[in-house]
Amino acid sequence: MTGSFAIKSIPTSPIDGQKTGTSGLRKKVSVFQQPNYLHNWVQSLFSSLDGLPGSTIALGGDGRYWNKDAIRIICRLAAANGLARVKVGHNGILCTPAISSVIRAHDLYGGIILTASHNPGGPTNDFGIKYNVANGGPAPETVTSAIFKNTATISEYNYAVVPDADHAADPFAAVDLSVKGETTFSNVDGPSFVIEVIDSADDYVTLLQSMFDFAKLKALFARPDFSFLFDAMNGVTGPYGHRIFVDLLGGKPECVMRGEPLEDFGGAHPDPNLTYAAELVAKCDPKQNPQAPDMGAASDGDGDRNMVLGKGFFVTPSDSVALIAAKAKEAIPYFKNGLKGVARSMPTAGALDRVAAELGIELHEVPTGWKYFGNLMDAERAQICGEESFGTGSDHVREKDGIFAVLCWLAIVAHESAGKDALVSIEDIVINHWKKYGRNFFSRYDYEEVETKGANAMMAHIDELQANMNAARGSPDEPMALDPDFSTKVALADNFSYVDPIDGSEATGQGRRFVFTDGSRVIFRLSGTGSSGATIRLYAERYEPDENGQLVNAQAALKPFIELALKVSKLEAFTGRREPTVIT
Ligand code: G16
Repeated sequence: MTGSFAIKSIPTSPIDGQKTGTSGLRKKVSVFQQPNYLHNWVQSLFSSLDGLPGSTIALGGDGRYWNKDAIRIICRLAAANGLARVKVGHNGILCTPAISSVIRAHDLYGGIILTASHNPGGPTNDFGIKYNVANGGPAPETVTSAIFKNTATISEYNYAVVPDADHAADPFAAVDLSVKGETTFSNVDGPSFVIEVIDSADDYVTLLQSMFDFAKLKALFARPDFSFLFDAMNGVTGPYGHRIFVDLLGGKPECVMRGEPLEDFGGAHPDPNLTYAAELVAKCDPKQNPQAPDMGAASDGDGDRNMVLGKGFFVTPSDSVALIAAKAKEAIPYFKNGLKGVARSMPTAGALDRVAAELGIELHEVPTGWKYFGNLMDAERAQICGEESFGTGSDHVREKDGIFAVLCWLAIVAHESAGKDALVSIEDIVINHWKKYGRNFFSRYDYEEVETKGANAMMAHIDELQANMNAARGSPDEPMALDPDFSTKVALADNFSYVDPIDGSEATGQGRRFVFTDGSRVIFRLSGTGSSGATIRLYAERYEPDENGQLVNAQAALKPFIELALKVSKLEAFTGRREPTVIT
């Protein structure tokens, strides 16, 4: 089908609050639906990019409410800004790592991802948009600040409209996103424009197949002593999960639960953690389910996060990335030549650091946000990266990748169990890892949708506390007391900042941290991904080298540090919150 369009310049004016957060612009659907809201942001994006005319971008989302409407609006803006082609995912769907793989596989100019990730969806919930650059990764700060600058001064946007002389139906509205193939639009003012509806999984699945030994994984699925359950949380990964775990690896169709992508994620919060994936956690607990699978896994709304469970056993994301790095060379063909470096976000526990030290490779500590890994990956200084926020990935794409992480764990279980009569459990694999490297206990407390004023006042209070502690210090090495009743002293009290070793760019104010003399840490950060109010994150970590002390519950192990953090921050007084909304 073809149609024609004309380019029209539509007057608009700036709309407040279009600054991107940790990962794109996330707001309530109703905010996005305001007149010109999406148009302004996308035009500001296009205006900030050099050499855009004639280029091709990828476009797709996690299928949440308003996804398809947004795709049509963006296609009109793309056509009117001179792009030659937009590759749109089938039915408007592309999981976040898949869009990164499409950009890389076809050397595209970049891509637009429509997602608010793990945030709930539906008419009263969240929508989001983010831009990825040519390496397939989230736009760096230089690009996002240029977009924001443009949103503050925008006065018009370019839009593809039906030519005046043309009394035909609107060809953009008529594009059927459920039919793969190309639609060409002739432009009465210039070069034509193509919308190409592509398979949502082909490039991505081909890439994953080249990285893992699928025959070995298939043999694991065929073992009578192995069972597996994947929770797609009604997010985008259901169809990908079916294709990989069922069609390619031979799992039963029931091994994918909540596999149908829904616009509102079935009313649930599509965030794979112990709170929001409680149904999967219960199914994996042999005390509640005698048929508990040997491995459980979940991914989030847009498929970049993951959670891995054994039988009644939770693998923390900090342990997960460390273990994947430790086993990568022997268990995963993609890493057969070994690793040059690894990286983690600052609040992520230091289990990965110990693996890096053992392997003799570089370890990088970056601010929270996957975008900070991109330069390190491009420079081949980090092949495996991870975040405590259930993000794990490698340099095969430039996004974190939920299904990749699940395949890594399948590969590790297959490798450890190969040639053995009995399956080696995930719990045993992790406990053996702790025996060798020590255990980094880790927990995060989230206080979601706190009143912004109280959250900011609490952070100002912590700043003052840190300033006073540092000022009272006799010398830079002198340990500092955080509380008279707490014997372990503090070695470092600061607000984390980072200089990118590749391009020298600097990120400041990335999290208040108290690092104790024994290496334990408590950290306070404000989330950059919420859509309203403020979310306070409190992270706690403690290292236990002695295997006799490693098998206690993480909450018990961290209790003194968490109590101390709550006391000195006066969190309850500032926010009125007695309990966190989520504990991971
Ligand atoms: C995004 C980023 C991650 C970050 C996470 C949490 O993930 O890509 O790098 O760790 O948000 O960020 P914050 O603590 O600021 O809320 P996602 O899965 O939401 O795109």
